[in-house]
Amino acid sequence: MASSSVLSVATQCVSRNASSLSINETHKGKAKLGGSTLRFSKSSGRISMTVAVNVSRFEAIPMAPPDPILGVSEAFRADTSDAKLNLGVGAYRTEELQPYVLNVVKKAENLMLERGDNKEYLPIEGLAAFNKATAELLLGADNPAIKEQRVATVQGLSGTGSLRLGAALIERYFPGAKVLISAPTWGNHKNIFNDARVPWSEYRYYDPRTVGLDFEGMIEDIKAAPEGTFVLLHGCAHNPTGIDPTPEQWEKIADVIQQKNHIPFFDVAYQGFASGSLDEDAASVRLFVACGMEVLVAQSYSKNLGLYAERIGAMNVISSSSESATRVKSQLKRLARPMYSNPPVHGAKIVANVVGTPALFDEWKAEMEMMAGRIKNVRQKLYDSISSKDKSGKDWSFILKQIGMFSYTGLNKNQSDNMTNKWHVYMTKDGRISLAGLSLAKCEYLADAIIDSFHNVS
Ligand code: KET
Repeated sequence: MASSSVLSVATQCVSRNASSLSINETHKGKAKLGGSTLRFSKSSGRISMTVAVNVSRFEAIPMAPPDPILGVSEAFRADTSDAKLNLGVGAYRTEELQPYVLNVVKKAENLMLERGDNKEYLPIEGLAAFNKATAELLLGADNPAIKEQRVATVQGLSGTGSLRLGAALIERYFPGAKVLISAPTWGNHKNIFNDARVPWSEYRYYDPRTVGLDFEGMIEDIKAAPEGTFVLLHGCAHNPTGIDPTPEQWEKIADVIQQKNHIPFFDVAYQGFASGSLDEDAASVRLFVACGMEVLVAQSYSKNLGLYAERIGAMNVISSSSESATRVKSQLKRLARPMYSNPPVHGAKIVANVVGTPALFDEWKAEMEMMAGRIKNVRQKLYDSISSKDKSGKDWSFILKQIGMFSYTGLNKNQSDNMTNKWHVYMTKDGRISLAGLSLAKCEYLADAIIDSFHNVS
């Protein structure tokens, strides 16, 4: 009886402040008090009361910093200035600074609608027609590695997902092996290998004194790495520097990697975008394969077909025998299945249709040349504007020597901040600007912003 009255006092006390109160016949009760929940129960004459305070179970999870590249687009969207310019992410824009859907993509999509293509699951390794097309595009259809069935190709979630799959293969089958990556590199490379628990370190690449390639340093660092190191190489249009080795330098790099028994891992995100030619931009990969090396290659169709949001790419492993290629492919599938099960079909069909239909393939090449050409034009105009406006005598010719979507301006973090805060020019803090997001009309404005930031901010 005494305990019952305590329960009654407790319930009265709670009910005065509680928004809801309920006690059932088993003498269990619950009350809401502010944001907290009180639970009480009576058993064998004792009352127990617990308070579930409304503290999130996720309290210990800290706020993540914005992504250094994609976070720039978020900041750009929030800026209300008319002058604003998004040179952060590497995404192609028209001269009117609008996103561009390639005509060949629209045509390929129409073909899919006309055929009434279904939405069945793809196999784990992706669309067969895509896998064939993508390996042929990379290596050339008559490459002996393809003829001898030494290429294991698995459709991936664009370049990033394909790199991640390659990293997972390294983690599982080359325990302790390290990846050497260029200094600097695309920021996400480090995240990819970190999350896959693959250790990495850097090789010298960019020389700020010459604003060019530190070739000697690169070779020394590759030579110094323990045998069997994976060496991550940008197939063309190195991101962020826009500086690629010459064909002679590529040969030397291939020699050293082969002598040291290293394994080259190519990231090919810009095939066709550096020179405008698909074949020329794949020359580095083809050279390594022709030397008889086993090579990993991640491919992306985000840029060259403008399929950013379709997440279409591939992971290729070129092996020395068809048997090992078959085994590697089976393991890539095994890694993919619990990660994302099987890849999306839409982008794969677009690529397969474009590459597999001669008229569309030719049209694609023309559109790619057009895109690469527009970037070259703004590159030239930016250089002309800066060099005629800047009277300091500084040599800006590096802008013309760099290739691909980006220019690595040499602006430091403070100067890059000034570009954004004062001039509303959004760019990554490493001084990279995406020329694909620049128009001829905005070159003079950008030149003023760069000159001001370079000379007036330390
Ligand atoms: N590799 C490189 C070198 C690269 O620049 C990118 C994208 C990717 C791979 C991956 O792209 P995907 O869309 O996953 O196929 N770079 C641009 C976009 C980004 O950061 O995600 C960029 O550097 O702006």
